[in-house]
Parts: sequence; C-alpha cells; structure tokens
Amino acid sequence: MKGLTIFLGCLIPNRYPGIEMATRLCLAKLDIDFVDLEGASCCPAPGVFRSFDEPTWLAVAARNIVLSETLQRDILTICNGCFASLADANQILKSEPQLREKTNEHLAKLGKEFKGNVEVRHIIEYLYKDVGIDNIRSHLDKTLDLRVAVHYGCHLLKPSRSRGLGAFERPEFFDELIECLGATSVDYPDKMECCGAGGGVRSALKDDSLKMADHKLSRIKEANIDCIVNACPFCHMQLDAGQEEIRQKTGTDYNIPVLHYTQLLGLAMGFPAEMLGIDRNVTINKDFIEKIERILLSEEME
Ligand code: 9S8
Ligand code: 9S8
Ligand code: COM
Repeated sequence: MKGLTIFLGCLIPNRYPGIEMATRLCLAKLDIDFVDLEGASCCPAPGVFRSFDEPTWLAVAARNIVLSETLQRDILTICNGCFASLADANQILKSEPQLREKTNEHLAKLGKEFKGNVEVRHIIEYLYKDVGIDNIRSHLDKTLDLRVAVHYGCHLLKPSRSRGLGAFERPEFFDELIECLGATSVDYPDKMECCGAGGGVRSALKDDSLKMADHKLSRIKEANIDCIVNACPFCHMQLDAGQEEIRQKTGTDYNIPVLHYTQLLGLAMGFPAEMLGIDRNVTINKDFIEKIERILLSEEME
C-alpha cells in the first residue's frame, strides 16, 4: 500500500483547525503513513472554479496532484469538495490524452509534468475500504453511546460513475463507520439532501442556501439526535455557522452540535473534546460537551 499525503484544502486550516488536529491524531493512532502536502493550493473548489473555467480548474488541480506524485504517495482528502475536484481531475487527466497534453503545457512553465501514477482518496472511503471496520474497532478506547444524524454530502457520492462507491441513493458505508464506534446512525427524512452550501450557492444565494440548511436541520432536529456528523468542512460550516445565521434571520435556535467524522472517531479513541476542536464550533451545545465528558471519564470499553 502506498503512503499518503494529506490534502487539507482551504476551510480546515482557516475555519476549523480542530478537524486538522483530529485527522492527524486519528491517522497516527491507526499507524497510517502520511506526510503533509507541502506547497498545496486550493484544490480548486469544484462548484466554483470548475463551473467557471475548466482548463484553469484542471491546471490548478493537476499541480496539486503532481506535488503528491513527486513524493510517490496517494492523496488523502478530508473534504468532499477537495475529493471531487482532485479525483475527477486525476481521472480526466489519466484518460484524456489531449487534455493531459494541454494541461502539461501549463505545468511545464513550473517545471512540472502530470504522470498519472497516484490515486486520490477521501478519508471516509479510505477508512472503510483500506483500514477496515475491524481494524478501526481494535484502536478504540470508548463506546460512544450517541444518536447521530449522518450527513454524507453530495460530492462524496456523486457523480456515482466516477466515485465507485456503490449505491448512492441508500449508501451505508458512512453509517457503518459511525456504528462501529458504538453510536447509532439514526435514519431521518431527506438524509441525502444537500446542505445547501455547495456549488457556490452559499456565496451567491445566501438566503436560498440557508433555506436548504434550515429544512435539513429541521428534519434532523425531529429525529431527536445528539449530533450531526459530516465528512466535509464546507457542509460542516453550513450546518454549524448556518445555525447561527438561521437563528438571526428566523429566530429558530436548533443548537445541534456538528462534528466531522474524524472528531467523532477521535472521541472514540479517547482524545478529549478540546484536543479535537469540538468546543471551537460556532454552535456550542453545553449539554453535548458534558455528555461526551461523561463518556470520556467512563471506564475503558470491555
Ligand atoms: S480547497 Fe480551496 S475552497 Fe476547498 S475546502 Fe474542500 S474544496 Fe478544495
Ligand atoms: S452537500 Fe450538496 S454540494 Fe456539498 S459536499 Fe460538502 S457542501 Fe454540503
Ligand atoms: C462543496 C464544494 S464541498 S463546492 O462549493 O461545490 O465547490
């Protein structure tokens, strides 16, 4: 198995550094061989750059991929958008010689060349397929007695022909990763609905974007859960900071804690909430923080 470079993207270092910390702690605990991807830029974001100018999108993505090729390591993304951009660009550049040639003309100005010898992974499918549920279980310290609303996010699964993750209408792999920590992945209506942020919607049409988040949050609230778990910092921001924006606009105060999967996994490995940045969200639910403190203070799992 090839080693990995971790691709953090823009949002994790700038808005939710706790997710970076959680990712590093979990990967180290699982003995996964990873290094930073020095010199990486924005992936660039698929919904924004790719929609406006495909050749530029491809060239910037290719440059990031080449940085990892030079280290002879596969790329591990922690974000659905970064996964979508880099995995799609990688696939296009590997399979379309004309586009590869055009892109390599740009890269040549930087003394770089796309070769097509690494893979782009997303941490969720990597944990599920390569690390495996049993292996994850053997690294846990705590049983997380929590009711979780999982939010897959669009770009992890679609377009399904290039993601290769099987059923995209009723996927189960993310739910399984949550349940192996002792938590319950609670079913709720419109579970596969978009958070409303992606594709530039949050930047361009904030009101519509928040209406989508509001709808999804209302469905989740009815399901009587302890927290939302996602795999994408953009979804994370929309569902976390979006709650405060919705509160200011409509008065509805959902107060639902939002965690990236690495933060939930970190808790099950016994890392304290502050080390994982769970207390650094915009929406802080004190009851939830107390509940996880009680779990962390409980006896080791049998
Ligand atoms: S990088 Fe720049 S804006 Fe972002 S976080 Fe994920 S998608 Fe890629
Ligand atoms: S869902 Fe729909 S487009 Fe996306 S992946 Fe992350 S942001 Fe939320
Ligand atoms: C969403 C990324 S994760 S983008 O806004 O569609 O580019």
